[in-house]
Amino acid sequence: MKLLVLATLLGLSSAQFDPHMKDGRTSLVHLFEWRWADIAEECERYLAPNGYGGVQISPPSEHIVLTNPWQPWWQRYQPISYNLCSRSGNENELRDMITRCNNVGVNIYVDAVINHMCGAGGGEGKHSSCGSYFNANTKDFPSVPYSAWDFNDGKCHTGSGEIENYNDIYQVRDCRLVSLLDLALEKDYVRGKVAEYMNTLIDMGVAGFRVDACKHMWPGDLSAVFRRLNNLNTKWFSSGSRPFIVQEVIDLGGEPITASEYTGLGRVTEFKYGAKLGTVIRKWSGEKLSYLVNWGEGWGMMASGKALVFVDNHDNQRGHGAGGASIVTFWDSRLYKIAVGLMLAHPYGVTRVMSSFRWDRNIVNGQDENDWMGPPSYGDGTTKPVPINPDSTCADGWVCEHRWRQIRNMVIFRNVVNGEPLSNWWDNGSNQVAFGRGSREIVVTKSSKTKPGTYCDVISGDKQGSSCTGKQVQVGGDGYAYFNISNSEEDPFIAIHADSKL
Ligand code: QV4
Ligand code: CA
Repeated sequence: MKLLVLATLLGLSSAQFDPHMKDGRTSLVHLFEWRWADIAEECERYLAPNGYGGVQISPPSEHIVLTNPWQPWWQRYQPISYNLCSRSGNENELRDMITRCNNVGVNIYVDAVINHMCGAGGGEGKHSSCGSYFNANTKDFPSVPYSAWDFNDGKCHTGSGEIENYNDIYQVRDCRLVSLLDLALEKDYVRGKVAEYMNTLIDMGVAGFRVDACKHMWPGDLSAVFRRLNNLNTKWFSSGSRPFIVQEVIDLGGEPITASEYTGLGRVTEFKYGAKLGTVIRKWSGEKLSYLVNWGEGWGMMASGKALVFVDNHDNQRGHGAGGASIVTFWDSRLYKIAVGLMLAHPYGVTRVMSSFRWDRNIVNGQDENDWMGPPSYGDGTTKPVPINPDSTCADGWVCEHRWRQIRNMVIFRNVVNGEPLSNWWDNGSNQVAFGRGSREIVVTKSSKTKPGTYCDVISGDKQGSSCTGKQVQVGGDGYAYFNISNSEEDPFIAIHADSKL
């Protein structure tokens, strides 16, 4: 009897680690600042046909609208209420997107900002994305409603009311992060409002959440909120499915708050992954690709089953948050393809692909003066749609890394090898490595072992019918393939898999 109960509990508690992706899909893409209408289209015309399992969307909640600087991307991290109209669209558009993406098997994960409301300097009666009134001076947000009682200021003991020292865990949780009005999540009322917001989205059909700023919330408070969440909508998910949870905790070591305090509640963003991979790909500090032989836990990262991994995110691609200079982004496209290719080939973690917009980067003394710039938009601040060029790239400043052939084909690769362990590691002790997944497929920069035959390299081209638009790779009867990749090639790696056999 006792054993049975234990088994049930285990079944329930592990579910929030599962992204509930359909048809053996394995990766999500962050369509940063995309409009709901464009995401709906993208699910149908591109993500579903190319094996993407889900989309992380920008925060859908009502947010402050700022004019100085002009409509920065980060205004969406300053909620005014949980009404569902934002720079990406209104509630009807949100609902339409969730329905259409779910109908083609692409999940939606919501970026939930629940640690705080807008900045203390947000003023009174200023603009908000649904037009709701608020007063940051008196901490009055009538559209939730929250009043001064629902904020933490009484609990914060720093002179400024701000987090001043990340070595003090009480400050980090109970004081203001960059002046953002900090919610008192130990209050039943506040927990209830947050859970109500998240449950509205769950009932609309989302598959889970990226929860913002978790380092700044007590694990016990988060646990209380997560326990109140509904199961996923049975129109699209099997009954009893718990929402997927990714907690944003930046743990690069050196602080008293660690990711491990949160891994019991759901997955956690593994920030060491992109920071260290960037160092390796850039060959900084004497790092070499061959050192990746024990990549993952062997490099001091959390257990694979707890991790959400990414090469860069919307913060560290522009110097916000943490990760440092080693982070590789689309601005370094050649290195970026290698980094994302390696991430998608390697079995560690649930993988998130970044999809960005271009901005007028202007680095002065190591700082980007334009790190605030919002998505491509019209003069009034309305976000522009994402036009697709005839060659399937995106126009108007949308980078669409997820549509780059090398990245898209490695998303498919990851699906093909899903569940297979890393195998047949080879390296030359320096910057040439090759490895397989199970007995089947390989990613290489030099030579490796797989089943005999002729394969299409999915990095330099695509398999189309029975022909290949890129390099062909011969695997001999001994299971070995020999080929040359020049260091000066735009894409100095190849990947072949069962479905790329000619
Ligand atoms: C500024 C000063 C304050 C001052 C205040 C006075 O910095 O010291 O008290 O003015 O009014 C913006 C501005 C910031 C400003 C603040 C409040 O950049 O200068 O404060 O607004 O007006 C994003 C941006 C932030 C932005 C925030 C809110 O990155 O720059 O702040 O949105 O609009 C830590 C955390 C981690 C966090 C990371 C960035 O542990 O959780 O920093 N990452 C997440 C999101 C991130 C978001 C937030 C958290 C906050 O990924 O995008 O911050 O929701 O590492
Ligand atoms: Ca807090």
